[in-house]
Amino acid sequence: MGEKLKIAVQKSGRLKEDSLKILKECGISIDNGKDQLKASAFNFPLEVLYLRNSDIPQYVEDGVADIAIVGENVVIEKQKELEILQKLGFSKCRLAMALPKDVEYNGLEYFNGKRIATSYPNSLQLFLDENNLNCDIHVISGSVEIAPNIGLADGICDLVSSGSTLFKNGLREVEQILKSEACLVANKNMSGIKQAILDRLMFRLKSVLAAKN
Ligand code: PRT
Repeated sequence: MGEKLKIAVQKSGRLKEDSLKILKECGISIDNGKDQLKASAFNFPLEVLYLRNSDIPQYVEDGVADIAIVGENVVIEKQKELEILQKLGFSKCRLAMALPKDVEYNGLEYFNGKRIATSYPNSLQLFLDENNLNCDIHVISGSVEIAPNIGLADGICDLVSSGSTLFKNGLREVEQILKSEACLVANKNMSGIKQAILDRLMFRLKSVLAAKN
């Protein structure tokens, strides 16, 4: 059997459905048995690995997967050596700072010395460094929006898409840190055979994306 390109996609969550859909639009049929962690394409030399989005950058850097569909914000947060090949136009969101809605906010200086809850400490730290700010970063892995209400933090740094979660928790967005969407990433050292398969996939992907615009 010939060599296959290994692609990681999210096992379950916001990215999964659109990730599989775009592969399908590229003419790739995947055997999608329930609870399977690995599947092969019928008509393209591709093996799909179903992994957690937050683990994907590490797996691609290590070469466990050659390429992946992952949230760009996670690639930035994990600070891995990956190549971003293509933005894919779905799962768009932004990483933003938010404060209780009644707080009087008049610029970045406000954050100096404040306690900020986030699941994205590296991205937040980069933003603080760029702006010469010092905050006390509290890392929590979920339900970040509740932190100001329970007295854990003065503000938060979290992903926002519609803004309704912020609204429901009495918070308002005051600064955008970065924009994100799903993207195709690759390991930086791939064999010639895998690179050739990737070139074929990229050719199809670019046509699919061009047809959408
Ligand atoms: O478990 P695993 O590691 O696989 O996944 P994950 O924890 O990264 O979770 P998942 O599936 O929630 O998100 C996958 C990716 O989707 C993220 O890394 C982002 O790139 C992207 N994405 C797009 C989002 C959102 N939009 C989003 N709105 N990820 C999370 N949210 C959350 C946000 O954290 C907040 O709690 O949704 C809430 C806000 O949404 P709105 O619409 O109320 O503003």
